[in-house]
Amino acid sequence: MAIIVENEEIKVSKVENDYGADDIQVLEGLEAVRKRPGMYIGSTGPRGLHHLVYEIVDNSIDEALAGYCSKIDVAIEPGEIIRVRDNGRGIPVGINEKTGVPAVTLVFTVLHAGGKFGGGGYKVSGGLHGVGASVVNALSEWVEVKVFDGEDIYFQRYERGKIVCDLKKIGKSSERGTEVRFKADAKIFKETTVYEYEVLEKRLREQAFLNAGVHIELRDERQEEAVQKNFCYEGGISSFVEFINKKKHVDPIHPDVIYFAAKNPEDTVTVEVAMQYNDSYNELMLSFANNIHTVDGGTHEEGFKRALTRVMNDYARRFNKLKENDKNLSGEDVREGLTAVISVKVKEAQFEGQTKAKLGNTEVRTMVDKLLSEKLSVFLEENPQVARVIFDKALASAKAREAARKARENVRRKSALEGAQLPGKLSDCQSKDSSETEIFIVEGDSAGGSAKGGRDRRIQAILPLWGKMLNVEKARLDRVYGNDKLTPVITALGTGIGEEFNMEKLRYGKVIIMADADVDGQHIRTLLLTFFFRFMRPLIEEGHIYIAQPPLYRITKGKEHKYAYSDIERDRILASMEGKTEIQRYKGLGEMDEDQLWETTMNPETRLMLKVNLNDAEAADETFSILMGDKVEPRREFIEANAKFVQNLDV
Ligand code: TSJ
Repeated sequence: MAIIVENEEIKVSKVENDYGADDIQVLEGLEAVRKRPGMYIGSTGPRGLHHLVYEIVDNSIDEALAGYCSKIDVAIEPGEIIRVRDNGRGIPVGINEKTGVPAVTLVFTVLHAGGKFGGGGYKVSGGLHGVGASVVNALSEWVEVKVFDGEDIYFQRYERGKIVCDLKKIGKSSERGTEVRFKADAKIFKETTVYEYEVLEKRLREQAFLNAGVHIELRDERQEEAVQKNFCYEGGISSFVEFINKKKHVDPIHPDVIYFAAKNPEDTVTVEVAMQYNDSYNELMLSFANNIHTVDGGTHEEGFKRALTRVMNDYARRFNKLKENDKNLSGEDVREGLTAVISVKVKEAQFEGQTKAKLGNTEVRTMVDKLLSEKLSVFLEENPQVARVIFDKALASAKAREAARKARENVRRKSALEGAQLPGKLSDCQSKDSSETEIFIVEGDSAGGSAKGGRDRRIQAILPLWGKMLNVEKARLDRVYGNDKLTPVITALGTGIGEEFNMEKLRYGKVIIMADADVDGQHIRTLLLTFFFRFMRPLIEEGHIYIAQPPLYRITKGKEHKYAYSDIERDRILASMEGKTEIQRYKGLGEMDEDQLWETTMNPETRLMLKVNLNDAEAADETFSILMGDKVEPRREFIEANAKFVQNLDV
């Protein structure tokens, strides 16, 4: 057998025994790795650097999956040295017959060595590229390995992939396991060799969820007082689902996570599914194959979705939840508010696509489909109360979608007949140049009037929103068309929404939400921000959305007056003013007259505004569920964390 790597022919000698050191597939050549590191670890940036750690830890995870290891300790030592230790069997130290070299040495010095020593388990984990210890060795300034075989401690050191000393006994110990320490080579990782604790934490926690019962410890020893976290989840991916729901601030609508698992008779594929519905309207599905996050999905996700839709519809028909003339529930309907984790372990996983983050094994699709078909229908029959809340949710989703579709058609028909007409309540500005224009979306009755009177009518438009927001409006943004609060916003901005969104048609460069600091104001901000996030996201991404900041206090002394936008500022102003002062606390925009509103909140020269800024998609997604939820605290935190001052008054 010959494998071509970068036009170099590499000899392979395959040894076919069952056990121990002889059973390693031998490949030669580590130089290639140092020449083209990106080929083996994806990048030489921070991602690649952290990838080194995963490559080493994956070996211990494999040992745990084989049933021989229960604890994995990972540490970042001072000097950006990584130490990984497990309590497994220890990498075999016996001499490999073909090469006359200890197996452990081959693991570190021969590309693609390692893997199958025989034994019960099979290698399932392995990073994106699954290349192993030799690649880490090639890309490290040095590596040291210690093997504890229950009697002796063996030791070997390598520098930039080369053996520095023969494997030798350095002491006695009754412990078993493997310890690897390494320092990434700064000549390879030119950008940085500094590890981020949070990055390792996220990955190791995830691995602990995916491999139930394995103890994983992470220590940061770089500072005087070490930081340490321990991860061990007996509940596995069910705990993962609970963790995600907590993190997303959503409330489950049935008490327990639903969990199913199966293996094929040959024991070459295992599949696990954990799922729970919550009170949000978002779908959150994470899938893994051999402990690798398959960002682009694949056959395991396809099997899950297909079976879920089918089982739910079958059930709905059988129990008359859907009448004869009703349409089937769609995939989106049955996944609304669902958090699910799918994890499969496949002996020979095929990863597809540009980033190799999509599972291709077709037998997995069938297995996940079968698992869900059999177990979920039984579960629903045995848990009628849970079945009820899930179906009610899916039916509500189907109704909302149908209503949205009808409303959308109506709006289209209307605008086709009448041409896109600006909303009647809009007080437009004179300028048509969006680089200078602004629209204030104003809540409330009297505030709209003051804003209209106080504005700079050349560049500032006012759109008042009337009436109290209904709870359903807050919750169900799918019904944007026909929503009498949102359609005026859509027509005034001019861009269209969703797939039809067109930034070039934006009629105002700044879209400013102006609402009271009270609960109703909070609601309108929530509705609008969520709406923009869902249907006009580029507006947020490109920094067009602002939140006006009206003052909280007006402080008067004789003819002099000042405004305070926070309690701290109020106290500072009070301290600076001598004599008798009077404080007025504004409860709403409506308490200000035209001039005051202009001076404090609308005048581009002096006002304070918050720019809404969602930087990464994950944070945005979290944000969205927070905004959708009805818990005030996380929402307030969001607003504070994501808004930044664009114009600072003398605060
Ligand atoms: F490979 C490595 F250096 F990256 C590494 C391997 C690093 C660390 C931290 C741990 C390990 C590792 C390897 N832990 N446990 C094992 N187990 C084996 O290599 C092993 C031991 C015995 C047998 C057997 O069949 O008797 C098979 C294997 C794979």
